[in-house]
Amino acid sequence: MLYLFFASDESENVKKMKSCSADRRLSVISHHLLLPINDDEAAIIISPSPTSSSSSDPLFANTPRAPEDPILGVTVAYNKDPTPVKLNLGVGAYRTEEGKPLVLNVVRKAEQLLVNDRSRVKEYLPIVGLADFTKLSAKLILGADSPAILGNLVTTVQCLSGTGSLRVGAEFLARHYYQRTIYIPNPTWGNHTKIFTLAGLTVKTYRYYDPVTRGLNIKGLLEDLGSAPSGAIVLLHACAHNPTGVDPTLEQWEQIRRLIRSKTMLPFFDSAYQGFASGSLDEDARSVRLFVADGGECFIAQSYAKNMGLYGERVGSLSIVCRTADVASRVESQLKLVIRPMYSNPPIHGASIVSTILKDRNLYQEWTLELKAMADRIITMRKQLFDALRARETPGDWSHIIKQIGMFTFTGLNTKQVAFMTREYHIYMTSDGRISMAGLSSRTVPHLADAIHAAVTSVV
Ligand code: KET
Repeated sequence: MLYLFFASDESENVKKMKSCSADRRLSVISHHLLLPINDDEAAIIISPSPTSSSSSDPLFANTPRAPEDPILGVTVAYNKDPTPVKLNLGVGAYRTEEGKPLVLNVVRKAEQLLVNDRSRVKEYLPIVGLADFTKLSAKLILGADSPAILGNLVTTVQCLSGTGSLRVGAEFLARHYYQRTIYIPNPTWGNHTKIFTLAGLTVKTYRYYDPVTRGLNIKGLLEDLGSAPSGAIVLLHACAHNPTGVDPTLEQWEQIRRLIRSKTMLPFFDSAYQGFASGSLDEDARSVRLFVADGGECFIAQSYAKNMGLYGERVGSLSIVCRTADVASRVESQLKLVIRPMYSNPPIHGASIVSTILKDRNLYQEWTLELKAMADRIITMRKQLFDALRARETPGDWSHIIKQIGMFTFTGLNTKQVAFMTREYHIYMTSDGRISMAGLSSRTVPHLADAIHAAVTSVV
């Protein structure tokens, strides 16, 4: 039916593109409507519950209530709990020792500079965003002396934080890339499946985490990517893998890179935690830089939500590294066609904060210190929680708490134990047993340790 809308004088190529994209979307939707689905997929279903205009029922009376988001819904439940001892370890958002959200000093300074600058206006940004911001973001992830940047092989567009960057990248791939399958790690951040599926890609998983060793299943990972079709897209967490806190070593990254390149697969990095894994921005970009150094194509979604604490400002970027400058500029022209009908152009404030900080040597330096302080506080929390469990002689080996890196600990607690901790101790966390270490403080560690101890000793 969608073919009926095509103007008769369109070129064959345009027709082909449109029919492909229409077919794809139809097949995605019919896939959701017709096939048996798992819980995760159920969350994204667009239920077939049309309200007839002739019915006397109120419109949308048959619209089913959708479940809360598995991560952001934890905060919704937390907010409803009247108990003062409650603790939100659900969403990955940094809190101070006092349990308060943190606005970095350097961000306040940058905002002050922006307010004082009377020449600043609120005009629309270009579709691709603020030029200074996109240039400096590419430098931040790829390194200032990156040959890809010097050779103009990279196109960077400002997007709505990490999520928006992933979505724009996925939409571009669904329109312009011959392979429609993306491999994501198992487990991964819960929104990945939805972002890529709704963009029209087919999502498959590769083995990543070994629950027995609580480490990387490198053998399974290489086997699964080894048997993936050539050209498949591969989603990789640049650092501080969410939710497991387990990253490949540099040698393992090299093995992964070689395999991906030998099968001409396309790496798509999600970099939401640069600076949070090791405390160093350069160190945490090593995986990405390893891939870009070989001259192959690479997609990178960056977020400033965590590392600059700009969560609600929704500031991030998508970089696509191409093989020639000409291709990069043509890719950018197509990215504009993706963005314009979606949200037209990105917001100005957050990107202005980021570029103010990135282009000033002193502010940049100050940012790295504040970032390191956040990363260090998380490491201290890991140590304190580990010690508290040891002091309680809680059954089990909890060394993964200090081995894992980034914002989260993937505790190994099961759904029932998590439910018990929420019910009895008012500790809110995602049902997969992930806790946000950034939400913890010295004051709340004993309460959490008590809860974990009670959960593992009384709930199987
Ligand atoms: N990638 C990963 C791996 C990730 O953990 C998040 C956010 C994002 C992208 C997107 O962040 P954005 O705010 O769009 O820049 N994760 C946390 C918050 C959330 O779920 O939205 C979380 O896992 O708690």
